[in-house]
Amino acid sequence: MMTPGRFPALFLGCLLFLAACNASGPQPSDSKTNTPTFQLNDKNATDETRALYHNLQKLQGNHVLFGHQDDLAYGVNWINEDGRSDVKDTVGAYPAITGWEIGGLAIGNDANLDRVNFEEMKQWIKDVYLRGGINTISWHMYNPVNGKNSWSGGDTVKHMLPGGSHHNKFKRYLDSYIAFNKQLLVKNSAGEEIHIPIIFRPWHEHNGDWFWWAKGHTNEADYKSLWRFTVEYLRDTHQQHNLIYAFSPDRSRMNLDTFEADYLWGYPGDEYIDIIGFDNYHDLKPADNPEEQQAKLQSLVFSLEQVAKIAKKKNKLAALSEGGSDGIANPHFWTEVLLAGLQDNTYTRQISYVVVWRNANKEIEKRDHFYAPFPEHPSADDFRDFYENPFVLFNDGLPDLYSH
Ligand code: BMA
Repeated sequence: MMTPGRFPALFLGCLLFLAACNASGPQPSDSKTNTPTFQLNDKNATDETRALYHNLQKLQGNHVLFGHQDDLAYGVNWINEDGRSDVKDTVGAYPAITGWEIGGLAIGNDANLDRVNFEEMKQWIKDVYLRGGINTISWHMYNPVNGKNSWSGGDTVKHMLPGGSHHNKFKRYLDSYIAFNKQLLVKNSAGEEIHIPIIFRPWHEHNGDWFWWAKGHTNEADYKSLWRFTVEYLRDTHQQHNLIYAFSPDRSRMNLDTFEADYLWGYPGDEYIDIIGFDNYHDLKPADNPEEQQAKLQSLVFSLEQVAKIAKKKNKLAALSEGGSDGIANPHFWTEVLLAGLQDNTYTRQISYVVVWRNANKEIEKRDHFYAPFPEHPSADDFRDFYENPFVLFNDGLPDLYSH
């Protein structure tokens, strides 16, 4: 999947990198020497899903994949234009990973909570897969007990569990996702119908207090049961075998000195999770002065290291599953903050991918709320340097992720 346009830059980058290393130095960044060793929790996962998980393991340490939420649906200055993407407008390539959000699906809405139509979303998911990219799905589920959105509190989770007053309603919510998921079919090159692999990331940022499924609104045992029920219902009861499950607590609620214990609050168990992710906006916020920037970079590095270490212990992939800098105030954010953190050391380099959040449309949403640049943005040049760095993969630099 390496396009001719990208090759010279990568090639030059590799040569420069090799020249900078002595014989005992690190491996060139595009060497693929890892042998995949971890298995998915779903022993019946489809071939393509297992291949994706294994191929991500092969890339770990040598590359980080860049992702963007809602990349094809809208951008800061456009909505739903065929083939358009703020990332592509800026660097000429799509992100390696595209994030999608299904909040609103279960209550029968045609579009998600950010106005993305579900029928169009299915087509975009297919487009991403067919060009060799990865899709990930998050779920800001509306509260099945009080009918309000994700940011509503209330004593909800215990009523959703088996035996609870809203358990059947919760199952219908999951059924809506199963129906959606079942339509994510495409034909492979042999003409066989295959089910598009998805990195599924429900119940995120559960260690904060802003979502109804989170700490403060539910207890740890019920949160774990919620996860386990979700996985068992999708994987075992309904035989959905295209899902890779990502766990993603929020960095802002983890202390650096108790990181691992804080990270593991609500962890449902190794047999339910495939990706040790975390959401990190906290360390990526703009700093007011160079000292503060240095301190933030250090805590970014520390948190990436910790997540990579937890993943290593558990034999799972590590990821920065959601985050970024809202409005990207620092024009050198991409290389001096994000990439500097990701490339800092052998642990931080284990982070498999990073997904930055959505680029809200300015006209519709009447605010600056974006995490990837667009061509006129002051960080666009730096983002091009980020793209050119051989450690970073966009869609055009991906190997075939879906075959063994
Ligand atoms: C948040 C914001 C909201 C959005 C929600 C779900 O972080 O971007 O505007 O509705 O994610 O996508």
